[in-house]
Amino acid sequence: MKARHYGALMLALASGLLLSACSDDDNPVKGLLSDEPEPVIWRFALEEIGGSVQDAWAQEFRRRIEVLSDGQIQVEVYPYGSIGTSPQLTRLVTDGRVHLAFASPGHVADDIPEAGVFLLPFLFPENDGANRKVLADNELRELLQAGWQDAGLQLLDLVPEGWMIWTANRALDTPDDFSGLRMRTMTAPQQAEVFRAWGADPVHLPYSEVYDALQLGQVDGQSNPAFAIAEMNFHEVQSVMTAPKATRFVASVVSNRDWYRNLDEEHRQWVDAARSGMPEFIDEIQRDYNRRRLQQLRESGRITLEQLTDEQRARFLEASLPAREAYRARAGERGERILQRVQALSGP
Ligand code: 6CS
Repeated sequence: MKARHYGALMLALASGLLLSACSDDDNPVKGLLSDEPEPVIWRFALEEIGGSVQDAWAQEFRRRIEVLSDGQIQVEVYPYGSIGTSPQLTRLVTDGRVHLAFASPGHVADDIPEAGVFLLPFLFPENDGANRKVLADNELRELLQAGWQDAGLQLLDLVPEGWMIWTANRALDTPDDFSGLRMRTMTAPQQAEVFRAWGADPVHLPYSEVYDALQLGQVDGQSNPAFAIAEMNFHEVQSVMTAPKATRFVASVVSNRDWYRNLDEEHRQWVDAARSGMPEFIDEIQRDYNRRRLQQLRESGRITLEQLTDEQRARFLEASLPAREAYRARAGERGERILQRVQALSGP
């Protein structure tokens, strides 16, 4: 993200807020044009580009809100690249300049250590339906909500976007294969701890810099779902995908906590109505995007795919356990309760 783009948008957002703060008396043309009330604008910032899973969620949310409010509320969706990097988007939400955003644990665990639970490998159920049940558990949601609220955010939804697939220019079949590998990680230290436990040399980078860093050899590998590997063209600069079924990419949908709490009752009901039923909608979309794009990646002839066996996965699980301890140390008592709840719900 170029600093000048971010600066220009901040200026535009700041002036937008100033304009919306003007009274009717300040507006010389109001009343000359129409009696229709101006629509209320909600800004929604994405960590992914147009055509992504996050974009599908946001476009569906926009459509539902506009129907529910009969056009009184319009949702402006800002795809990745138009505002800022993930940590910048979260800051725009906490500052109240953007109303809604995606905040993935790999970035937001810096501010919300409890979010690091989603970065721990081999913890959540392998089955998608069972995983959904865990994510929907009320006790777990309340514990997570408390963590998000401490950071000034309202947790509106959790969106699984598919299994993370590792890419590199070699297969990563055992923890030894990670030895010395400069692995790109998202910006929260907790993601780095997992790869460090496997012997890699983690390098934090924003999403927008990964392609160039891989191409220039500044990093050797990265990890993302198939749809993201394809849409960011990582397969052009990497030759092997390894699918470990270790972690899913789970993003959170957030708003500013005070904005959500101070919404008109009716507006809050619209938000809640719009997001109910979204899990079924997005699960189908993400499965479809990941299936189709994995197929495209394989057909591209530029990258191969390896699936880890259960035995290989067991070695990675064992080697990852120090990252669980690091999560406990960072996320404290609430983090421990979250971990125990996930374990209890996920079974052995
Ligand atoms: O790797 C990342 O940084 C990004 N990956 C995805 C699939 N979504 C957003 C996130 O920032």
